[in-house]
Amino acid sequence: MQRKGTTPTTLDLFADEAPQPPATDRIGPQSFVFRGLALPLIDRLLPALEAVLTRAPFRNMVTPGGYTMSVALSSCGQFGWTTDRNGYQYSTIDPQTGQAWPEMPQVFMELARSAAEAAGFADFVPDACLINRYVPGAKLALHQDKDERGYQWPVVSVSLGIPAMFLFGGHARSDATQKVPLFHGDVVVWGGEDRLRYHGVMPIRQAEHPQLGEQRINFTFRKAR
Ligand code: MD3
Ligand code: FE
Repeated sequence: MQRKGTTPTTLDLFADEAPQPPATDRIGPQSFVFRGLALPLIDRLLPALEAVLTRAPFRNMVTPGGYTMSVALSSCGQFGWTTDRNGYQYSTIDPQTGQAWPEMPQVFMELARSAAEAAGFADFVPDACLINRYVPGAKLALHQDKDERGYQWPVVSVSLGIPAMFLFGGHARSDATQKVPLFHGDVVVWGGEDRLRYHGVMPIRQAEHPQLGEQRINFTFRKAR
């Protein structure tokens, strides 16, 4: 496979022509990285993302502790995730526009559903899609996702743009973390016993992506209610 920083050699002329199944890394008992799973849908995902962002632009929210997040957020679907001085919550209204969040695009729904199914979670119908934007230097501190009503459904994440080093911890904040590099088009599913593991994103390194420029965009699909 052609990887970053390599150039084709004559050896490739003799490579097996049969299409390879996409690579999958298992990072926990019920957590899987599906490398490049979003790439066949990219020409539908990017225009759909643009349409969502026109109605619900990225904004840097403030945490209950008073810090402005380095990661900018938007949402689509029935519920969006917000934070302010009063706390974190899922809400059907975007506080910035006073309107409902944009509908979840069909192609987003299809991708989330098929990724969840590949990880063993059939019939996943997310009602919330958080959209995170990282510019170089932006990071996400170690946290758990526990604002959802139940944890029987997985979280599905889609990485686009410049790479990130994802941190995957345990059930206690002090547990050791493994580093998982995530690239454009990678899709990760976290469910079952891994659903409440601590996780975060290391500060994003400066880089340029041909389609998205100097940014990383991550979708997380959830069942909030
Ligand atoms: C592991 N986002 O939005 S997605 C988040 O790359 C968030 O933007 C990161 O953490 C990002 O809350 C990581 C991966 C992710 C999402 C939910 C999880 C990993 C998870 C829930 C449980 C365990
Ligand atoms: Fe999270």
